[in-house]
Amino acid sequence: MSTPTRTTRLTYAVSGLLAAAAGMAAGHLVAAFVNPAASPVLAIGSTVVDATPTPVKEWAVQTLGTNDKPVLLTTVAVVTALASAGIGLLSRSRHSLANALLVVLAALAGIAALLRPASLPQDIIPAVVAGTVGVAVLSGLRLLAERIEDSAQLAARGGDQRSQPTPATVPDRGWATSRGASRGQEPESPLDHTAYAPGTPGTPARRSFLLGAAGVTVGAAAVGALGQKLGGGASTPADVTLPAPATTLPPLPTGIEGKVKGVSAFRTPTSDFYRVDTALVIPRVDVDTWKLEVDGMVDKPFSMSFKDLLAMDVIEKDITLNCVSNDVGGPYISSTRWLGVRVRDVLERAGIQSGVEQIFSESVDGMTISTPVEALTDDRDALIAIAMDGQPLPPRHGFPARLVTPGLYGFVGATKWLSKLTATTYAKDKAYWTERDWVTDAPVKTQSRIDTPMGLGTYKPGKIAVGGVAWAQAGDGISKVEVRVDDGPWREATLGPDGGTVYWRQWSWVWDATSGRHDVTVRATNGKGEVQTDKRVDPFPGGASGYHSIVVIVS
Ligand SMILES: Nc1nc2c(c(=O)[nH]1)N[C@H]1C(S)=C(S)[C@@H](COP(=O)(O)O)O[C@H]1N2
Ligand SMILES: [Mo]
Repeated sequence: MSTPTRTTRLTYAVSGLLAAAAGMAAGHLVAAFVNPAASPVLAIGSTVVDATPTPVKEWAVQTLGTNDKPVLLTTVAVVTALASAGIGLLSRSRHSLANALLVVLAALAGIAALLRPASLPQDIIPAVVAGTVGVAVLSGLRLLAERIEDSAQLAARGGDQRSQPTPATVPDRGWATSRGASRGQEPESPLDHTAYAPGTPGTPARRSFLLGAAGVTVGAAAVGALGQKLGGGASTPADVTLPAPATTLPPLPTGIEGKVKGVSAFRTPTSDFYRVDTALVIPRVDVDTWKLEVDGMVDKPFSMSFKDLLAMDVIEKDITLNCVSNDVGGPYISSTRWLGVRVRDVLERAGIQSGVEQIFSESVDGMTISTPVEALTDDRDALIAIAMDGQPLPPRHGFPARLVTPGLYGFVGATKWLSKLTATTYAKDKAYWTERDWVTDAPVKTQSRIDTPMGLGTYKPGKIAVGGVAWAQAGDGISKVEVRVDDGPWREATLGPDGGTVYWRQWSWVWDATSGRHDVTVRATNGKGEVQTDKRVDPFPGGASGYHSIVVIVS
């Protein structure tokens, strides 16, 4: 076989790329019917998420925020694209080897899907479809690519035909004539360094390839998009009718956000509520078949339906939830009114035996979370929540039911898409984050954040409203917030309304700012009179601490 030209190489690389894209798109569509999480891209993506070392994951959450998932999926796609382009190049001389490598790629996706927690044997199907479609598309495009090469060689041998195309050698006369004519007036394109020129027998072959490639591109895009529409996070809570709470709370007071621009809303709108989880596809749960199992070291293991759950005492509770991965000053904290059943009531039904240390909860997507048993049984009223801010939980926040444990970071007490509670010991069962060396007892640290003015912002001298939020869900709430400018004295801020000890507190302070570059720092004191620590520590393994400080330019 002759040395391939650049264009020839390109056609084979594109064939490989499109074969992989078509395979993944087909797998994605089939997965919508089998199990959306078994889509080849998502199965590999999830596997990469779980295998990512904690420091890298921390860095990703810190720097990419909620974009960490799109970035991850793009990375998986780019790596796959490079690999498949390579396979395409290889297919020029080694058909079977190239096909075999495509099958290996698909098999990797299949293995990833089968190794996902809570997977079923049929989760292999999307990968099988992806491999089959991939090999078929590669074989087809490769044949077209070969025809380009063959006709180019033919043209190279019959030199006359190149400069003087005759109707007899040009199957598509009209096209060849017009192209040939216009071509004559054009300078030679640098992209056209092939052994043939348009108007020779080579071009129809090239046109077939381009048509084929375009067809596959459009087809793959359409099939992939359809799969996304059918399987990707488009679920809405079924028409759940929320039960009336056994005890209702007075409405939450109005926050100060209307008066102090830039301060976080006292009650976070659900659409703004932070989201942190490992799910690449939001689990879709059918409330009619949903079950909560309670087992382990209990007297009477049982399982209950969603209806059974709603038949229990439902209470309202205002709780601030935050992520252990939140850095000082970070955004992963939100507050709202939750509606749910006390975990204690559910566990009492089963009868917790002595020796139980933790409640090991599981979610429908295979997440496991350990919560110290006291936190779920004491009078803080940890909830199996079914609603937030007056609406059934949206799928992204755990529909139909999730844990919310006041005073603990989300990773040890806020299991979304809850499916099981097991009374056990720490020696016996290791949760997802425990295996990754995060702490098991994780009370929220007393913290405060400046929401306004903006760090590194430039403001005019004079009165500047400084404000933000402070929280101490594990420290009897907030009793005081103080602000300091540069090395000046701590000034007491005005606290916003009281939403309870496990709810954050807004604060504000008026600063008479003078020209210059200033550091503005905040600190909170909890309900026990303890001032938050100024010791800077990273989120791993038990939550960040230290004062939040911003730089403001006044001029
Ligand atoms: N099933 C499941 N539940 C989960 C998680 C998860 O990855 N999977 N992440 C936890 C973490 S780390 C946090 S901080 C909270 C975040 O809840 P939110 O996304 O509703 O704000 O959910 C917790 N529950
Ligand atoms: Mo978290």
